[in-house]
Amino acid sequence: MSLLRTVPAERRPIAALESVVGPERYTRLLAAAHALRPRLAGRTIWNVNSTAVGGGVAEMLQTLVGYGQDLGIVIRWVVISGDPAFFALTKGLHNALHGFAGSGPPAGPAEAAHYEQVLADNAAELVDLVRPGDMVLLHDPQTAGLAPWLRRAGAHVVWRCHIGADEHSAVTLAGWEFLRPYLTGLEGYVFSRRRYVPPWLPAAAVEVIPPSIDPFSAKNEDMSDGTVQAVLRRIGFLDGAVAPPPFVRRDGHRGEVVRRAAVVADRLPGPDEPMLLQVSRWDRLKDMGGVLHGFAAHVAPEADGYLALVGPSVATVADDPEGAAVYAECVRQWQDLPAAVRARVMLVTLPLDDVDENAAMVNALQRHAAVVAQKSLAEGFGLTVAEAMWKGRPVVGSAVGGIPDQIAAGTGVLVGDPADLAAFGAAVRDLLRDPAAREAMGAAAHEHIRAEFVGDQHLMRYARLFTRVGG
Ligand code: UPG
Repeated sequence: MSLLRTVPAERRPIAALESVVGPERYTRLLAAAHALRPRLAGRTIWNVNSTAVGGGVAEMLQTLVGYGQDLGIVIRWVVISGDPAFFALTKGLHNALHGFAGSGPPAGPAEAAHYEQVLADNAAELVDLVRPGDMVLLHDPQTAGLAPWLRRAGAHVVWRCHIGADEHSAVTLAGWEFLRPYLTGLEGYVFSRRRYVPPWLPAAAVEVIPPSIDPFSAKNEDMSDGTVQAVLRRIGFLDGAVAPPPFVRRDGHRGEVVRRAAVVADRLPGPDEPMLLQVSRWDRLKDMGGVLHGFAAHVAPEADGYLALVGPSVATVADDPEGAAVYAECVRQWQDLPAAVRARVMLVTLPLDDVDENAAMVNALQRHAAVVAQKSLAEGFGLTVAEAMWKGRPVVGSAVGGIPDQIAAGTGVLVGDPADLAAFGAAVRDLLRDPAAREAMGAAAHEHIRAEFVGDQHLMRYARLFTRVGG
């Protein structure tokens, strides 16, 4: 059976970006791509990660791979597979690189041997696809152990890390130590922030490239208020039956939202009640439970509105083995709320059978929100922040990882200590009570994302990287 899965990534018309970023930025992007093309002639750029759906890495690859193709670059995306023990081990690494001990970074030789074996099996297939001279971008700890195989096959290997901690600690350093043998000597490394770089990596080989959003994906495309309401009714989040609402697919064709979300709630909200929303994977570091408790203790008693905690259907994300347990914890915490508060909190899981349809659901929810929370305890970047800001929504986010890079003064609210539920609650409450402040902040947020975090900048930074690596 084949371990690798190729993810079809449709060519996306890059020209569409000009209307968002303006002619100057657009022309610079075209010039960079033009300069790079001879260097990439005859080569393929491979992206390798561990899931095609349900997280920030997949979210970006879906669009960047498509734009790259339209810029005349041959670029492909493959997903590895692994068994539950492998993904339990890589989740431990994920937590460790964020500074959280959790199940701990893999320690013993048996774990290292298992990690290497799973990746050796994947590599055996990958080296049949990748030709000498090709460039390979490996994403995150799950794929780092492929690097030695690919180098031996003559590929130019870059490793991109989507996570990290603001400060190194014994926990992060232990995680990095595990990865060190696979990462040493690569041609390039990409991090979302410079502080994440482990001390032993050569600074000259590191490129800092923050993530970006695509204004034209199903996740972020404009949506009328009518369509937002229709999507929310269709998925069973608001009351009332409607015909399936439309969205745009990656291949440019239209799709329709037909599936329903699974909603845990004592009642459905009215369409005009203000919503506080957090959209996340069910990952402890996203602190969905903290949002629930912060809302219950510091928002619900003093302001109108309700909370929706939204994430992917937990059965479907193979590389995130803690998802089901974290979701179950949230359900228990919801059950334990006093009845009056419980009636103002919803837990929602969205089907992932169709990734564009799932994105349209997230889009509608983010647009329907009065305030968006991202109360992460650690965060590599936090695409959900940029997504909400792009939609003109004020975000209350923890000042951790990449969140302060996104929320500038006046474009949202940063909460200094992610454990401070009172400060989080006060920020949410103030915004829920003040529609004018929400409006002003949301408008500034949209402009900030346009200036800093739209895909053209991301592609430009990749262009700079590829002028350096590749021999
Ligand atoms: N999402 C869905 N459906 C859901 C829930 C989430 O599409 O039901 C999306 C969400 O809209 C976003 C993505 O999943 O696009 C989540 O991305 P992000 O908020 O960035 O978090 P992670 O999945 O944890 O992504 C990792 C890092 C993160 C970084 C990202 C890209 O943890 O900090 O921003 O990789 O580098």
